[in-house]
Amino acid sequence: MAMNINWYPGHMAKTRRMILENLKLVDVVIELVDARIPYSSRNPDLDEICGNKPKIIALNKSDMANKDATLKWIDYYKSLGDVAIAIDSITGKGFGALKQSVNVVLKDKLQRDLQKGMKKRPAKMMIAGIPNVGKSSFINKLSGRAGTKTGDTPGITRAKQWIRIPGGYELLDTPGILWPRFEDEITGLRLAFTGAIRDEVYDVVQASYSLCEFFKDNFPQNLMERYKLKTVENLLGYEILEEIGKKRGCLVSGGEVDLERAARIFLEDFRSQRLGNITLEFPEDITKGNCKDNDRP
Ligand SMILES: Nc1nc2c(ncn2[C@@H]2O[C@H](COP(=O)(O)OP(=O)(O)O)[C@@H](O)[C@H]2O)c(=O)[nH]1
Ligand SMILES: [Mg+2]
Repeated sequence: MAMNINWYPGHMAKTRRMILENLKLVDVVIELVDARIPYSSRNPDLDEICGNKPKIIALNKSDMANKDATLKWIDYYKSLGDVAIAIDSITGKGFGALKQSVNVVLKDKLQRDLQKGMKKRPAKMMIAGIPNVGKSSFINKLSGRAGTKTGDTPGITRAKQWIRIPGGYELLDTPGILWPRFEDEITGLRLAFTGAIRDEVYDVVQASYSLCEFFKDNFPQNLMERYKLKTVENLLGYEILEEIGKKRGCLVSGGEVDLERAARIFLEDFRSQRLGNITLEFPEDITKGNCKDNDRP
């Protein structure tokens, strides 16, 4: 699947350098992931890039994910010794807990600073994440400003600015924009389903077949209710998409189903929670090898 279209080694090296440079300026990194695909939306190299710098994993878009699944992921990260918090960057839900976590991960450092006689100063943070995970939304919501230039255009350099956050925090206004995983088919599909990669760079019909199969295996009821289907039990992905197309009147002359139109409707329904709050992957998928790493996400 051609999803690494925007990332080439030179660009990755440049991004890596920029993040390394910014790391020196901050106390903590907030890594945004998509709560619907916490594994697939994580950059594979960020842990290594961050080194010993304290880090918090923020499961963003948690309003779109399944609540129990999000709790499972948080427990999972905890079991690895990581700190993870569920947030929603549109409403700001979870931001209080996130700030608390910043205090917790920096506690020892702040105490050492005080013992050394240093004055209390704001905790400096930066955020990082793959495209479309919600970095700009997060910065805007946390800072309380209406809108900001996105830092998504490679090559544009601006003066670094600190955004003051009430409660003793400062946030670097430029997020670290990271490449997504592009290692296997299933990861690519999950990034596609959630809109992390543009629809133009993959086959929406093929992707929809897979998403239909996922729903058939995990949430058949949601499909049946949404599209008034009697059963999906013995149908293959493409047959389900055909049924969806028929129900939605996506027909071309001759009575054939316009699969492309059906696929776009289906994906849009998924992305706007009309099929429910769905998390696409679970911590146990990683150990089962349903996600690529047999190590950790
Ligand atoms: N429902 C929901 N949508 C979000 C959330 N955070 C971001 N979005 C949406 O996700 C899309 C990408 O967000 P953006 O901030 O531009 O991502 P960036 O590329 O990482 O800067 C936009 O349509 C946002 O409105 C969230 O927590 N919940
Ligand atoms: Mg942005």
